[in-house]
Amino acid sequence: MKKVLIANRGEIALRIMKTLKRLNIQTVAVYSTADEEAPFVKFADEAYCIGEPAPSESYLNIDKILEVAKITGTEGIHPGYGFLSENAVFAEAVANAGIKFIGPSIEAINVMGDKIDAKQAVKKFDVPLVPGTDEALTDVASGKEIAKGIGYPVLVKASAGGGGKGMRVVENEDEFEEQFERATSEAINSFGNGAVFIEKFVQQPKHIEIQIIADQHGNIVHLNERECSVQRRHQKVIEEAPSPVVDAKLRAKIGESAINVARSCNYEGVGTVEFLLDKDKNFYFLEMNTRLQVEHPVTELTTGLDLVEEQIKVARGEELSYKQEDIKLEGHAIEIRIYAEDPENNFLPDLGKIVHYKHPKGIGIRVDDGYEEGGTIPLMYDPMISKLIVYGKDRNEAIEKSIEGLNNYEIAGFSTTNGFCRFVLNHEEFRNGSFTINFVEDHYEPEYLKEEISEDAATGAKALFDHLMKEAVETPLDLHKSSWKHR
Ligand code: MV4
Repeated sequence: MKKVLIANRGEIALRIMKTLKRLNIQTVAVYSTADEEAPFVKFADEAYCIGEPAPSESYLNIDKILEVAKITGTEGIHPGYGFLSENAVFAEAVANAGIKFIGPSIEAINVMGDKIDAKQAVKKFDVPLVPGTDEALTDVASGKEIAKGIGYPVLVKASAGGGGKGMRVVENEDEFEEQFERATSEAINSFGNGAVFIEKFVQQPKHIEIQIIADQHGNIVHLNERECSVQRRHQKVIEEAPSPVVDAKLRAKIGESAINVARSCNYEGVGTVEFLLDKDKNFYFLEMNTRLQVEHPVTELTTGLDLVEEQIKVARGEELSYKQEDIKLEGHAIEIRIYAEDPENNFLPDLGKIVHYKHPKGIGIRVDDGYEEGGTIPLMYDPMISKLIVYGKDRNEAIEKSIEGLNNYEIAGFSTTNGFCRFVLNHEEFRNGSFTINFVEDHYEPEYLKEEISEDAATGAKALFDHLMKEAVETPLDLHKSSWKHR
């Protein structure tokens, strides 16, 4: 594979290209008119504008992307995350164009994209499931029967769902009909598929996911877990590896289940198997994400593997060069997602020109970002502007480094979630590891952040002042130089 097209934008497009460049693979970027000045466009060996900012016109435009792939002689397409990454129609179109889709088979994408199909596929492989149904509910009466058997509270979940859409808690039988109708209509509206199923509602769980990798020859290994419980409204904020509550024995058990999930759909490439972990450390399969995830760097820092490099090797047909017992787990890594959002204003996206932007640097600090000072954050896309990934010898060191890293961002022009993240990192429940997926709604109040936010604003304002002063001193000299040269 000598040339790869990246069907994505921002930090992940840049991150993928960096590995490709190191592997001496030519990179092709496709971009929208909103991203003309973006770092990933400049970094690519070749770059082609494929349309207007609206994703449907550009990053979701299969025909345009394949047109560029064909004229450039692209041999592989990396879809990144989001956009077309879990779109089986795209994977099929790529294959039909004679190009390798860097990801799993069309069948695996389809099976894992439908929660009922996924449950049916994995149940023959001895994977623990939340008590519930693995068939679509047909009517309210039989639904109530099933719910009674499971015991309230239950969850009604859309089979096509994701990100909490089409998911409803039902506390008792009186609520059943209403919540069933709501979940169904939300599922029809969002996914065009009204199929819903029932599960026992697992209360105060942790969200634990296992990274797996599979080659084309039936070898599958897991690369340990990531703890992703700190999220708000289904948007992850802080992720880490390993989980503070998973020991080697539990890791081996969940890992084996994750491998079985991958086996159930003849998986190829990197993928993530999501589990709920309850108070008694029982774990249950939730779903599988058939893509490289945003939070993959914490696995990279603790295993020493480059997951994009591993994807390329698998896509080329190479066998995994390691066995399960060769996978290491060293130190502790934390990823903080930095969003251009205003925590004082209900986390509404806060977009615009990046007047001043400097990120922390140093040993054990990695920043994956896709913007630079002077750029603009387009309105159309994800407001995540930067990922701070830190590595420490243990969890405490990683937490301290995370706080220091957050303090060393200099940002002016928009507000960020940095103060909110410091609040989490300093919280007793985060420190002792007992936090669950309910952490933010249980513990966070916007007024906690007043001080944090004014500190960030002061850092940004000071940095901006220094920046403008420096510019004021340098600009006349530059003008003078250029006029001397040209006249
Ligand atoms: C659950 C659950 C509790 N019990 N299933 C949320 C999105 C979808 N991926 C599955 N989700 C959940 N399924 C049962 N039986 C709680 C959630 C859930 C959740 C899961 C992972 C991470 C964050 C979450 C936030 C709210 C609810």
